[in-house]
Order: sequence, then C-alpha cells, then structure tokens
Amino acid sequence: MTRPPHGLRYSDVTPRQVYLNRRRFLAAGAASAGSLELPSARGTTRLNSLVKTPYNVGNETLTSHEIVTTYNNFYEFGTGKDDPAQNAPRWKLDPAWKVRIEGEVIEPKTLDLDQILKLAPLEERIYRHRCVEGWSIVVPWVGFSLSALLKQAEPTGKAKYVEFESYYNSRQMLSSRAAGIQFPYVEGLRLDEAMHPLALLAVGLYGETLPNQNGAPLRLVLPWKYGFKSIKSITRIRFTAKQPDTTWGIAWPQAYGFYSNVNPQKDHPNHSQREEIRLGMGFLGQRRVTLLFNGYTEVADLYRGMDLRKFY
Ligand SMILES: Nc1nc2c(c(=O)[nH]1)N[C@H]1C(S)=C(S)[C@@H](COP(=O)(O)O)O[C@H]1N2
Ligand SMILES: [Mo]
Repeated sequence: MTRPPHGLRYSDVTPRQVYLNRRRFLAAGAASAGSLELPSARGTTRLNSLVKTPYNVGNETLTSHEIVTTYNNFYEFGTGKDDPAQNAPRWKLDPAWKVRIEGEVIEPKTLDLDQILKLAPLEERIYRHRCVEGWSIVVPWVGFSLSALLKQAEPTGKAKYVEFESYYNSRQMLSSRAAGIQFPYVEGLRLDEAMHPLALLAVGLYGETLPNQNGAPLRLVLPWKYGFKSIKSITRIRFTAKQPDTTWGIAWPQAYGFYSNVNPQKDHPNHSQREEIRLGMGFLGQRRVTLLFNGYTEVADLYRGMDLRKFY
C-alpha cells in the first residue's frame, strides 16, 4: 500500500468507510497494477503499485477525500458545487473508452484505456489545486506525465498547440444552454506546456480510479493553472497550428484567458486573486496568500519574456 508522505497514513486522511473498503480489497488479494478489474461500492477501483515521485508538495495537509470528491465543478453535471457528486455517479462510463489523437500528426491514433495505462508506471503525485473562484485543495492524484501519452503521436512541423475535448452526451448531461457554456468542453495548451513533466494525465485520486465527478476515466491536472484548465473525461486530443479555443475563453474572454496561470497580480474582473481559501481547514477554511504559478516556480521558463498580465 502506498502511503502519503510526511508520516500520514491513509486512515488519517480518508473517511473510515473508504479506508475499510480498501482494506477489504487488499485482503482479497486484489487488483494488479494499472488494472481496472475490481470495482468498489462507489464504482471506483483500487490502483496498486504506485511509484514514488518528486512531484509532491512537502508539508501541506491533504484535503479530505470527502471534500475533493463532493465539492467541485463539472458543468456537464450541473453548475452547483455539489451537483457533480450528486449527478455524475449515475453516468455509465463506456467500458470501451477510447482517446483519439489527431490533427497535425503524421498518423492519427486511437488508444483504449488499457493501452494508455501501460504507457508509464502510475505515480502518486500530491499537488496543490486552485479553482479560479478562490478555493484551493491538496490532492493525492494518480497518473503520469501527459507527455507519455503525447509522445505516442508524431506531430507534424506545424503542431504548436494541443487541444483537448471532453466526452459529451446530451442524454446524460446538461445542455449547453442550461449550463451556460459550450459543450463538448474544450481546453488547450501550448505544446511546450503540455510536454512539461508537471502536466499530469490523472486516472485516479486517493489510490483509486477517478470518481466520475472528478473526471473519470482520465483528465488533465495542471497545478500551476486555474482549475478550469484541468479538463475532465478526455476523449479527443488534437495537435494544432493555431491557438485552440477554450470553453471558458469563449464564454468570457476577459476573465478566462488561454494561459490562466495562477497569478496573484492579475485579478479576475469580479474579484481579487491575491488570496485563496484552503478548503477543509477549520470551519470557514483557511485564508492563504496566493503564489505565482501556485508555487510551482519550475514552470517559469515556459513564460520567459512574456508579460503575464497581458497573456493571462
Ligand atoms: N469537462 C469539464 N472539465 C472541467 C470542468 C467542467 O465543468 N467540465 N470544470 C473545471 C473546473 S472550473 C475545476 S475547478 C475543476 C474542478 O474539479 P476537480 O476538483 O476534480 O479538479 O475541473 C475542471 N475541469
Ligand atoms: Mo474552477
């Protein structure tokens, strides 16, 4: 069993029932690394043999499993913070989920989940995670660098950006009109941002596959950017020559720029970005000073010479 760093055991940070379920799976001598064969009562599956990585925030308390999985945004399942946890679990994931890689590539490719899970060892990475609305959390994600997937494609010389598209099915999800944003949800990165080792392709959290509301079966996690860049439930990846449109950028370009790096010097039109509330720390959460790039200064080289208030 992998353990979170700084001496915490999962039983310290995980609701008791989740922990007991996990113990039961282990006792049953269950799932092998990267396999998706052992569903729990919650529909998630334990992921074993996670490798240690240097991508861990040191001494910050993990946000509880409860908060991470019940307070978030996933507009396809409702615009309230508790809507995704209410509505997404009913969503039946296609067991034959595929990701299409296309666009400015020598040859388009389609990979299924098993193929993707075999691309690299699964790591547990503890990241700070920041929503543009002002809250932050600390999450033990499971996955590996997005670059491992992107390397499966051979981009043409024209490829400068990568576009991502979420699954969308109007029968199981909100209409664009009801949600107020365009579906399928789309996001984008510059190619060098997408290839940065910190950019995570996540398939799990807290040692189990992703709950639907957190973006099952696979999603991005970009800890130096605001949360909306971390697109969920990806089905399509397209290499492009031009900067892709993004769902929130289409909805309100003055508020949601293409880069959207966490930046305390660049306010949202409606509110300051200088401070954030860390969820789960006391009754009202804990007020914290927001750091440039959410503290992930290793990405600074990607933006050398750029005016980050202009390219927000
Ligand atoms: N497809 C899709 N991805 C999405 C969203 C969404 O509405 N649809 N919301 C984003 C926003 S605004 C945030 S803050 C995070 C929240 O979920 P998480 O806590 O699981 O990262 O998901 C992001 N990814
Ligand atoms: Mo967000």
